[in-house]
Amino acid sequence: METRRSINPGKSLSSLLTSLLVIVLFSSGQLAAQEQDREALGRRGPYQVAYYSQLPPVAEFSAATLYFPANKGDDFGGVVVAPGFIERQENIQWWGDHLASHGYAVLVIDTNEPRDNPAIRAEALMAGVNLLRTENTRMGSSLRGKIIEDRMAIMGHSMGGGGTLLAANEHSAELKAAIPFTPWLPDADFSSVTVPTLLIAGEIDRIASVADHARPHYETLTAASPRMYMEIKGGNHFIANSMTENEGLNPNIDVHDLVGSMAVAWLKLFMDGDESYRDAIFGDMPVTDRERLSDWEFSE
Ligand code: 9J3
Repeated sequence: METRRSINPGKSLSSLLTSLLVIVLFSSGQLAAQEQDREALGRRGPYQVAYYSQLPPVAEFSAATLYFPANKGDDFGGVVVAPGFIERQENIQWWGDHLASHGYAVLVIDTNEPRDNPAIRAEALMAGVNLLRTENTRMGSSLRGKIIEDRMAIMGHSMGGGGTLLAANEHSAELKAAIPFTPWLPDADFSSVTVPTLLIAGEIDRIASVADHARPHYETLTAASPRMYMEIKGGNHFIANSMTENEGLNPNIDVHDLVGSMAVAWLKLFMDGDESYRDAIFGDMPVTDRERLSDWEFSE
């Protein structure tokens, strides 16, 4: 995507005046009251995405790729994303690209072992958070001085989602948001989570059924902290993965726009503290989006 910053000489007077008006509104603080268009957050964001994978080695996970918004100066929040059972970065990397295009530094990791359990994945996620913080100070890091170290979020698929919830249950104070998608962990209790948690689920998930996983996970979260349960109608276990057509017996639909937009809004509100996104999350959902959900519940 090309980004233009210079003033176009062909620009009409009226559009210049419009730009001036926007600047005036911004400086008078009225932009904060403006509602954000959630649909736009489901498309690619305004930033060009760059990435690197030459990172200091850590014990808790193997390879990783750090995606970041190349043409954003600084002030990035960080997000760590973990894959599921026998998955690799490629299964979840679209989150790196999508979230970085909206302004975040996103570390997409491989686990040490493809079969690592959710508790190991929780430790990997927190080690990723620590790595993002150290990238802010490490000599030679492309992100030196650009990361806001106390703005950190974690995400993960399936066992990585179970790991996300386990990590949030132990380390909410170190986090600003948690976004497990089609999480897997039987008999779990996440009642110590206080970090705002967006839970993405698939109605017809046969690997981590909502009845045994995502739904009871949500119910153990305390209503005292913001939480949302978003169940995709006709969605399977891979509904929020890079490629959604992964479960041969159970064809899937593509709702990257919907889950991508809600995740970005969740980060904008709870990680960046931008109240202008609150309505995009908790306000009336457009009917065309609501119809794509089989279940939707939240406490604000
Ligand atoms: O991470 C996942 O996709 C969980 C899959 C699963 O069924 O694990 C059972 C061993």
